[in-house]
Amino acid sequence: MKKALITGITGQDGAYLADLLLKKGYEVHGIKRRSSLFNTDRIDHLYQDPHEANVKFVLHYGDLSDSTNLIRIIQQVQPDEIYNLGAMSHVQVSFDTPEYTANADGIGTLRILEAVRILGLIGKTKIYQASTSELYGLVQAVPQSETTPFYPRSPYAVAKMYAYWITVNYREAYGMFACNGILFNHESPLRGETFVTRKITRGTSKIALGLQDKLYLGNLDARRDWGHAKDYVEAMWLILQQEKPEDFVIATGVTTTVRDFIKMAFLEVGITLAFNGEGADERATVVSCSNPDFQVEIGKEVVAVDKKYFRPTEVDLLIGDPTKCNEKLDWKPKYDLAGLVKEMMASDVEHFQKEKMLKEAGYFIKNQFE
Ligand code: NDP
Ligand code: GDR
Repeated sequence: MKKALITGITGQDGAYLADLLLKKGYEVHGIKRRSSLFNTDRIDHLYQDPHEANVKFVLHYGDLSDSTNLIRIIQQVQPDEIYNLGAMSHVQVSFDTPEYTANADGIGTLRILEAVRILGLIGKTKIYQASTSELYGLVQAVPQSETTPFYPRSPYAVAKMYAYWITVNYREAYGMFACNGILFNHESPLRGETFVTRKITRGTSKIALGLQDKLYLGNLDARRDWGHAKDYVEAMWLILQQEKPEDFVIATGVTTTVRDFIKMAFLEVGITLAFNGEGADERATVVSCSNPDFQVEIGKEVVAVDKKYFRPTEVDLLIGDPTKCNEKLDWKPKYDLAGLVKEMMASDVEHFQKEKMLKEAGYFIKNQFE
């Protein structure tokens, strides 16, 4: 039985990947951070009581900023595969916490590579590094492929650029099986609530149910190549099953504006929108409402731009070239954007319908200090 170690197991991708590897018969170990509140919501369904026999899912406390603990965990687990998914992954937040981002996302990767080297596991342990389309940053060429030059545009992307190259360097210098997956944006119902797609599907659901008036967003012109996280974790696994360690772009090859994503989300609840104005003055109002379950006043302004969500340096256009992953990994996404939006909307509408029922029945969180 193969053993995998996943950093960032409590995140969106970590949860889908753990599920996938358990189904493939792996023993899965994950590193979770200590936090003052539980942070394992996304993987609670996978939890196994450590007192039982044949436990296949084990969590270890740890942090990418602490070499000693990484060395100890890797020594104890002796993994066949490490998936380094842990990171401060929010581009805008990286402008507020640049040093921490460099430490966790950049040096954190070095710590994993060094731990494997120091422990003499180079011949045994394969490493997947969660690289990103943010490396392309300021557009140099489209579509972006494995050979497109990088031009990172945020502290997050610069930290990930270090992680990308140190992974390549350890492969070339020490013969490590270490690979970068240059993944374009991928989303799901488990996506963190402050990334734009989930912010839109949550906000749209709440507006449709009368729980919120308006959704404030930043740059609506940005274009992203959005896929489904469930498809993308499959690609991560395939990258480590190749004979030779190589880097791969993983993308759909289709790009969409944030504005069009908003339109698609509202259409899922039967609402059509009209957009007026430009830049920071752009607004969207309701034109029609065809679903009797979601009635919002015609003409109501439901989306507005707030400049505070503009980034100091933006990445305007991402569109990946999936030729290499299609051909070498035989990987193609099962979801298209319409299917992704449908699934995210269905999940958030259901969640907020329950919240609304609880509120109406008087069961809602009281201020515990009153
Ligand atoms: P999430 O933000 O959902 O998850 C990040 C994970 O990293 C969480 O488990 C988080 O823990 C953990 N983490 C954060 N800081 C540390 C630290 N210092 N030590 C250990 N763990 C830490 O990200 P995703 O699942 O979306 O992304 C997974 C990886 O892929 C990330 O590296 C991201 O940068 C990269 N990536 C993501 C893409 C996407 O579109 N989703 C595209 C390309 C790359 P906690 O739960 O406690 O916060
Ligand atoms: P991104 O994802 O920066 O591409 O990084 P995000 O969803 O945060 O932004 C996508 C685009 O939408 C624009 N935008 C907004 N973004 C957020 N978060 N909130 C808003 O209100 C908003 N309004 C407009 C942004 O300006 C941007 O252009 C994600 C992360 O998962 C990274 O970890 C990963 O490496 C890349 O995808 C690939």
